Amino acid sequence: MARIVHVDMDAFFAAVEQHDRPELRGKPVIVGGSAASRGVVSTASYEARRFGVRSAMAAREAQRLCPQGVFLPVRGSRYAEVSRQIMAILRDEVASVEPISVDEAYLDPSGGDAVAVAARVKSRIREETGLTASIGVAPNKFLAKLASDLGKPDGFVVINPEDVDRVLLPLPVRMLPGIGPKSAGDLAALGIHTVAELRSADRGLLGLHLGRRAGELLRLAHGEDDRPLEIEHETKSLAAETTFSVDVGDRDVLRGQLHSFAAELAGRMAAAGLKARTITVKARFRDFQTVSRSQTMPRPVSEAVELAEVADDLLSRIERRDLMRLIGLQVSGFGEGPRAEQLRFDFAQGMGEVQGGR
Ligand code: TTP
Ligand code: MG
Repeated sequence: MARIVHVDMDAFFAAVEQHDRPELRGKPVIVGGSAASRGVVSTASYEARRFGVRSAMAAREAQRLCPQGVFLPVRGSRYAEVSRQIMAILRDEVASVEPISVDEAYLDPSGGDAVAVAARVKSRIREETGLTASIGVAPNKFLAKLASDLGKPDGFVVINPEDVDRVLLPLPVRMLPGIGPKSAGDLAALGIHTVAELRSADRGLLGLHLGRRAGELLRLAHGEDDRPLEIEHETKSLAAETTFSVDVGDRDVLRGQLHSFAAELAGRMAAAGLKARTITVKARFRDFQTVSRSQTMPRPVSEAVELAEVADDLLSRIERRDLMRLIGLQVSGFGEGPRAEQLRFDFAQGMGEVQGGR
């Protein structure tokens, strides 16, 4: 049974630009690194890929291959916003979602009709964001990702167990995860170019050249992959902290730092729709003694000014007046609210997000 769904947006950053600026549709759009700069390409629209432009290529090289390309800067926060919208659709359709990157996730409709779920997800993404996703449905993660790749762009590919050999055997080995140009070269030197050739290769020879990876590779060559989805638990707390380059004792400086953490955490809570009941200030002195003071509020708070006020109070409850090497602010005790792995896609994200254990 095909039961895992893989979703991957097509030319994601470039597609968002073409969506937001319709005059760019149908044009070769290259995001990242102006042609004049030494930057690298983040991604290119499929129109630009026809000229050979690829992710991670030097912008100068892209300019040479595609002089008529429209070069655009990366607008991270806009892509993060669209990413959150997409992940919200996925979570609305299935309980088990494993986000892999800003534009990619695995879904496990556990028991539900995976193909029907996949079709619904694809059309909702199209309707609600105006963008195209490529979707793969297959018995496991490896094959589902392969299926979405094979259909790109705007693809919808289902690999059923009886299709696995037909799909896999003719593929070049470099389409297997973990086979980079170097391993592909090593295998080519052994006369192994396709998955079929890999399967029938001499085991001893493979072991000699690939070491412990040989077994894993052979399992993939047979379409076997038993990795479960890694589902994150709800966020239990969020924190921001800093280690000073020069130890600090001045309480005004420490308060100022806590106020900026309060603003940062308020922003992150707003993005995730969270309110906190408990606020904690942590301090580490130069001799590494670490102390914390907590306050649990009668009602949940989310505003920066409220957090800052409580943080001031907590700081004043730390009696030891020596120089500190670290100060931090943490919020916890969240009620019901959207799961905050969304925050992972906030490109401007600060530090110190503390997640519940896996
Ligand atoms: P990908 O999903 O790898 O690429 P893509 O969505 O642009 O194109 P497609 O999936 O249709 O092949 O990456 C998602 C985004 O991540 C991409 O739009 C830009 C960013 N990215 C980089 O910034 N640098 C990179 O090297 C890669 C691979 C991606
Ligand atoms: Mg993509």
